[in-house]
Amino acid sequence: MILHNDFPYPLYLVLSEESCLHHSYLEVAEQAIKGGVDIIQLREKNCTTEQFKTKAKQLKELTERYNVPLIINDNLEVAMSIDASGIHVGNSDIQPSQINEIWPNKMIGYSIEYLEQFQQQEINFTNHLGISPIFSTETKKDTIVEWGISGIRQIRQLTDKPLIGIGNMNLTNISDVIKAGANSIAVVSAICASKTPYKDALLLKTKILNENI
Ligand code: TZP
Ligand code: MG
Repeated sequence: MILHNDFPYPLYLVLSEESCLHHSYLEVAEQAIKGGVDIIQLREKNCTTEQFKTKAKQLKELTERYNVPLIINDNLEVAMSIDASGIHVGNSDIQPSQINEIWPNKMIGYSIEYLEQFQQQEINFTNHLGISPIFSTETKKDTIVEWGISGIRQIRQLTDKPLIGIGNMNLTNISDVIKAGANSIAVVSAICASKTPYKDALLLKTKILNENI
């Protein structure tokens, strides 16, 4: 299977400070990048906008050094304040069409939580789609549909946009997720909760690249 070249980020790290159990979030980010993570999203749910900005700014200094795009979850003010590469939103956040007006020419990622989203105009303002979640996960509990492998196949028939699988992604299931049509794999705990984020990122990346040759 060939990766879509319009989203050249096959391993996607979703990072938050609290999900990093053994190292600082900056250390996890650096080790993960060295291991092969291609893009990072900072997703902070339990801090003020000011604190979020501070964390984002520190992370941006690091990602810039490695030329890795940084995406901000939900908060457009934070994303704009650090001139991030883009933003990721879900159905209850600011809508892609609105973001596009305020902050044009940035990558807008959008979570697909139910099929009816494909009947709405918002999807036309997005760059890539998160299939959320592929498998249910302790990391995010307020989810709607558990898509499974058949859900990826179904969504693949509906769109040419890059698809990112998220939700309990690990070495044992990512091959099937890619074969079903995902272009990228996003993880939180597989890297953030690891004692060895470099090694685990490298193992994930190697597995993904082997699927795509
Ligand atoms: N969106 C859908 S599932 C999820 C998010 C942010 C969390 C994925 O976390 P993990 O630990 O990789 O299962
Ligand atoms: Mg959100």
